[in-house]
Amino acid sequence: MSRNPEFPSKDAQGKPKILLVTGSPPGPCDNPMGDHYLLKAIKNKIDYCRLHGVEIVYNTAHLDPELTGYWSKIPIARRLMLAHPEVEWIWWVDSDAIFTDMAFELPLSRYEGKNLVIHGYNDLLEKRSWISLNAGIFLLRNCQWSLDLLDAWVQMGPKGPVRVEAGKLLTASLTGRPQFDADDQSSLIYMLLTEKDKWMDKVHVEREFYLHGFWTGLVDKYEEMMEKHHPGLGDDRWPFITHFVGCKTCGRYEDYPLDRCLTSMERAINFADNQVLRLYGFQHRSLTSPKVRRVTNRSQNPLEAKEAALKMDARFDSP
Ligand SMILES: [Mn+2]
Repeated sequence: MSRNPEFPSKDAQGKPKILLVTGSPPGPCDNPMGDHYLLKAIKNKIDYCRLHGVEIVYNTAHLDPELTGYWSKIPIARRLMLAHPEVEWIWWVDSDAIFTDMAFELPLSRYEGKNLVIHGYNDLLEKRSWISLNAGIFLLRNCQWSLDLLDAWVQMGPKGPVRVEAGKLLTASLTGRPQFDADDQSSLIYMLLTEKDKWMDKVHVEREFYLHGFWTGLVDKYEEMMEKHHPGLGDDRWPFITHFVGCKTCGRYEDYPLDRCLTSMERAINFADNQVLRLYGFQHRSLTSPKVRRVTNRSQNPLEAKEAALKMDARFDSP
């Protein structure tokens, strides 16, 4: 890196470079609404990245035919780490995760000495719960430790008998896990538990803010949040990321009704979009509507208004 100063590992403000990686399956969704919402979800991520100087990659290719579905994040993360040595953090974010706090910034200085940052609960991890960590969003420092972690993590991933057999082992070993083929999340939890000494001192289990916030408890509270709080908090007062776990809006088999998923996703996207549109003097008519209206009082000094609008963590005035 020192021999290639044209690829600095810090951005213009001296912050470590972050590359956000997301993606979706190579083909169209089973339902056109799925594609429509994938598009809205990537727009939401681009908005966040543009505001915070984060680079972004959208992947739709299966880099390894054995590693399909939720396993495909591992080969792409690995490939990008090697291709971009100037990037300090690779940030995987699922396509069904929506940024809902556009002002919040990752507290990277807290992660000194840590190489994997993932949302979860240490107490549940000790109880071997299969939902103690959420593998839909995580940060990986670009270093050898992380490459080794990915190589170990991917062992249960190959399609076919490996994934089927590993699924049985995971269900037998983890609390609450239904029987199905090995998934990336269970496999990571299993590995961190069984090889604790090898990995855990470099893992930061984040619970102070919603690096992953489960959607059902959040989406109905956005109006209340706008009334009481302001962006920039990232926690249950104003969740950083609302993650639509169990909403396979692009596929066929979802745990929740498709309608409920799409309506809730629309609310999350508009809630986030309001924080961006405010910079331009517009707001959604309601969280359920993609339609917007002008809210800035034009008689005001536009420069003054702009300065106020650019304060992203300001409270929302009631319309
Ligand atoms: Mn997800």
